[in-house]
Amino acid sequence: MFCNQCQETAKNQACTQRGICGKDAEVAALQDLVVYLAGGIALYGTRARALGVSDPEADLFVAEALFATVTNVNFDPDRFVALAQRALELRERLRGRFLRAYEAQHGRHFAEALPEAATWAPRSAARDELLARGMLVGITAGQPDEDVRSARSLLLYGLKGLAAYADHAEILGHHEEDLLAYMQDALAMIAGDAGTVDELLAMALRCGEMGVRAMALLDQANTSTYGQPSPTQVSLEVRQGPAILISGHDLRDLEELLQQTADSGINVYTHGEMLPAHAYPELKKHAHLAGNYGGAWWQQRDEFDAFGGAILLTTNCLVPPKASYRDRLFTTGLVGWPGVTHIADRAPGGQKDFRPVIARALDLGSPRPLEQGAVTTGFAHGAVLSLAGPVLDAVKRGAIKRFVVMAGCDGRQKEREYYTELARRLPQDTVILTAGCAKYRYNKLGLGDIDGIPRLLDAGQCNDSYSLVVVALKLAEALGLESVNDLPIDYALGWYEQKAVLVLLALLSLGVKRIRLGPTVPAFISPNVLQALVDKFEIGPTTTVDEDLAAMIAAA
Ligand code: FSO
Ligand code: SF4
Repeated sequence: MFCNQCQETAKNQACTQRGICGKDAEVAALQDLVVYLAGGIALYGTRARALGVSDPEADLFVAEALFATVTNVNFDPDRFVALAQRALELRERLRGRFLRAYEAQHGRHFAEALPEAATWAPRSAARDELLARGMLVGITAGQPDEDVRSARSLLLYGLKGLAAYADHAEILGHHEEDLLAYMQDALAMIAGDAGTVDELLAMALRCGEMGVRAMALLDQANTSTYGQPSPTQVSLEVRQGPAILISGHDLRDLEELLQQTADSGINVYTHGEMLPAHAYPELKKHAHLAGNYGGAWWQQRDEFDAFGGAILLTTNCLVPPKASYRDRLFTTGLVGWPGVTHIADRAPGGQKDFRPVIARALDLGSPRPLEQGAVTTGFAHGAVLSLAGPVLDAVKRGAIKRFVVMAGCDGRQKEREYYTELARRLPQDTVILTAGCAKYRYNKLGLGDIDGIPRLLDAGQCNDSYSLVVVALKLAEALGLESVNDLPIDYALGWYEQKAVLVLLALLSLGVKRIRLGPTVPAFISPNVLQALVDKFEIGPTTTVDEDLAAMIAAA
């Protein structure tokens, strides 16, 4: 296997035996095959679209297939075999539609030779045959040029993040044709082995632009469905009574779970990236949405163990479950682990059936207390902009001297203590803007406020990085600045998986400069590609807290 798509990749080079995340070589090969076949669909999809032929089912499938291969989503080989088989069916269907449309419009057969991703056909589509093919078709396979490999990887991983956000919006019924069409254009470029390094990097920046649109669409989906988030204190304590812990990012799963557990005596607790759900009026109105339990994804093995109740994983990040809680763990959506009970998708117009999760919770006792106190979330763009007057006033008076955007992901590595230390040591006149699970490194530090404005403003999930962009753009406008780069704002992003790659590309596409990225430079970025990004965006790695802090203070 060869996988280098996340920040924790082995030796910051690549996982080649087994993933640090727990992904094995079989699943890695099947994931590569699914991406390859999605590329095959894209090769026909882009051509068919140009002829006015579309296949919405195939379009959505491509997004879901990419999302399924994001780090810590799905570890179940059977699910990837099924995805590969479905990909072959959809590719053949689309191929037929395209060929017919081509002949009708041109009066002759389509004769162009297409890459193997469009033409490879297994004899039986049995698991072994799929696996053998998957071992040959990874993103870097057969590509001798390190910089081309790097630029293709950057584009593919950005696309996976884009697919995740577009799919979340689709789940709430919000659709933007351009996003899915772009995804196939870019995937076809990869599958066709096309593009110079510069062309691939331009396509990656375009992926960032699409990322801004996808995050805006998801923001619209979330706020139109669940209302505008408002600052909300979330208890970290537990109540007596049976309990379900819900993790991942899918708000619709949470909504349906809350509805199905109403009056059952079950309390529902959020974990990880589900914490910001408490800020939405249509979710927090449920009195049995009891609080948040635990921290970021990587702590789940201890926290799920301690929780004692039923647990539902709606998206990443799932880590290999301990035997101690495997029989009270459930997956749903694109998430999977072999042998863990999976809650099936909703039928059109219906809800998912969470009765197995509820029944399990009712068999189990109250959660074991873990923490005390509360954390505050809900500072999405609407809430921050409602504070615009006082914030601007504080900036003009010099009470706020700088903002530091510390969005992104958390992870296991000790180097991530950088973010805790930086948050702790930033001067009192600094406001931290955060989103994503990165917040768990500092959201319980009690950082205080500046004349009533909290020094830590948590916009929400990683996709709510969009809120941070809106806030930065509005601040620049209100202060009469020409560009966001003229704001007294620094960036110390933490990345882990491919949604963070997309968030980074989104910020770059908006022209944001001088981003510090940590805790390591992605293994898939070659020295030349890094230099191209440095030249254009002055991006750089996080260094030491002392050094970065001094630079931030000097620049303010
Ligand atoms: Fe974190 Fe995991 Fe939200 Fe990621 S829980 S690491 S960027 O999946 O998605 O921030
Ligand atoms: Fe390794 Fe990360 Fe890939 Fe898992 S997702 S196999 S940890 S690079």
